[in-house]
Amino acid sequence: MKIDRIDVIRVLNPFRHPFETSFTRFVNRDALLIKIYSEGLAGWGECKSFYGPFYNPEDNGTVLHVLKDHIVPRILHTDVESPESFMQSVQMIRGNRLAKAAVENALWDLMVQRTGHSLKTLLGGTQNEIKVGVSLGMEGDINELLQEIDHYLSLGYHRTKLKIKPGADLSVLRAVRKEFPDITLTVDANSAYTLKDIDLFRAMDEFRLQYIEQPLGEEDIVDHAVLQKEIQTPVCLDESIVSYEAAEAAIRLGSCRVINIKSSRCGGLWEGRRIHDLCLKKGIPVWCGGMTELGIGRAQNISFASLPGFSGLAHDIAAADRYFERDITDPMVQITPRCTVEVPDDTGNIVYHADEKAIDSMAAGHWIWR
Ligand code: OSB
Ligand code: MG
Repeated sequence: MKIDRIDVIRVLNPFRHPFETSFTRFVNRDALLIKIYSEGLAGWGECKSFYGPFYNPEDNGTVLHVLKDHIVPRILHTDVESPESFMQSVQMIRGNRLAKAAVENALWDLMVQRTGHSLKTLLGGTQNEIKVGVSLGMEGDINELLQEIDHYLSLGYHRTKLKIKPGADLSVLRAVRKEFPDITLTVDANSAYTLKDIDLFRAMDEFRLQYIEQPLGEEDIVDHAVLQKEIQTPVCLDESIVSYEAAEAAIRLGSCRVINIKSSRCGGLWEGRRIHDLCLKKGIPVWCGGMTELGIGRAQNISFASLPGFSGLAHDIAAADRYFERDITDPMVQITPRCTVEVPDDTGNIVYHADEKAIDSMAAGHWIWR
């Protein structure tokens, strides 16, 4: 694929309701889109970084810098054979996986258009539809949170995930379990705790959580192993799983019993699939995580989650209108009456086109390299 031109477009899309985590409160999805022109086609990718380096070390500023100064000069006007060969060609750039993944995802989109096959087919997906769960931001008022839970249960969401942080953990769980004793419930701490809080996690066992997501720091793979041995509830790692090697270490050490795979956090779909295959082989349940994506990233997550290992747990792939009034794909991602999302396949059952009018209306910056 000859790379003729690369555009990066910054878009700002307001959340219908602010999304609060242990690390920040999001008001807008401030995202970078990448459009790669090749031989008369244009492939789209969505970068999953945020406005600040709070979830992981990258943010929109570092991504823009790495794209502009290090990735674009390496690939513009060259012939890139595949997403895999692209990843090899940027191996000298350490880390910066969200930046690499954005380009990698656009290359997959070009492959889809060149071959006429769906991303599901190219990746080796096997599922026609996948089960979805909802991730709820923190609310100052517990009654508001209880109402939200009720709302998403009424829509059929298969799992409810609550964000927690020190001071808003056991009390929240107590209130939620009192109201909803039997729902499939998980919590996500986004690295807000340390091993000193081990008694708090012991106390969580009584709430019968499906798993506790990323209680400790990104680099605390050993501490997570200590924690996992001391509690009954499965630990699920998110931030810590930055690569195949990290996943292998976590599995070997017993740091978790579940893994949330976000392919972008690991450098793209190619690396994400390797981690999926490893977990399938090792019997580690996996699910596809989310980063409050806009439609381009959301649609690619759906195809990724059609891989065979993603058949058990519910995914953080909600309907687009769970977050946004308007999205950047036509159609917007929707859920079925069974609260699943259908996977686009080679029959053309669903095609998520980039909605360039919507993108223009949200644009807050545009960079072009040609
Ligand atoms: O840790 O899974 C996370 C959102 C932003 C950053 C990190 C996370 C999240 C979510 C939302 O939990 C998942 C989604 O619905 O996209
Ligand atoms: Mg998480």
